[in-house]
Amino acid sequence: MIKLYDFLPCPFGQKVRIVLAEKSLTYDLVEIDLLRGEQRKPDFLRLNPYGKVPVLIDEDTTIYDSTIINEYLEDEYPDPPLLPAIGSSSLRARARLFEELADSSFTPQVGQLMAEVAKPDAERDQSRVQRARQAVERLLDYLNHELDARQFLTVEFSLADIGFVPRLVVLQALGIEAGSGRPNVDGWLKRLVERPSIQALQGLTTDPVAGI
Ligand SMILES: N[C@@H](CCC(=O)N[C@@H](CS)C(=O)NCC(=O)O)C(=O)O
Repeated sequence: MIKLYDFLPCPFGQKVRIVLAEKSLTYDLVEIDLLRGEQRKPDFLRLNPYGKVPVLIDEDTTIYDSTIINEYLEDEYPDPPLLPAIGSSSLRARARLFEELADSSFTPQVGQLMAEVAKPDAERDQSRVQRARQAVERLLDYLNHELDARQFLTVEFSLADIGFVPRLVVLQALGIEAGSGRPNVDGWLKRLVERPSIQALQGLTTDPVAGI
């Protein structure tokens, strides 16, 4: 039985839950309340020395970091595949590049926008909102260019697309129309939100809970 330690609003845990759903894997969810500091308890730190969710346990294997968890799930439960086939090295590298872009750039940038937008009017720094919004818009322009005539970032739906989903699907609530003037992003987003794994995703929010 798979066990997933997670905090539902965490975009990285959401990536893992999309993969589990795509692969029809059942699991026990153990909620770690970051607002109460449960990630700093010794029992949890023994699972992940970084004190962060998500953590996945499969039988006697314990893994942390959403990207590494998703690669493990892909190796261990290859059907349906969520990476281009082994041998398609350049496409596999492309998938990983986009996943990294989502984790290191897109998700934190949208997080910064969420944090600023959530502040009371008097405390909100409009120039910071503007800068965060522009950074997100620039990345969306890049994705629009890279999607070109593709259905997904690497031909088939993959870990690359999944990396963007948690923050992509909440942009509208932050006042950003991702698909406006970006026809490739528009089609991509529509295809993504049709997927049952994404429709069933719990914890989507624009509330910068616990600074994430
Ligand atoms: N690189 C990690 C990042 C995980 C992460 O930042 N998790 C946040 C919640 S979204 C966390 O647990 N923060 C708790 C803390 O830093 O105290 C991954 O992809 O899993």
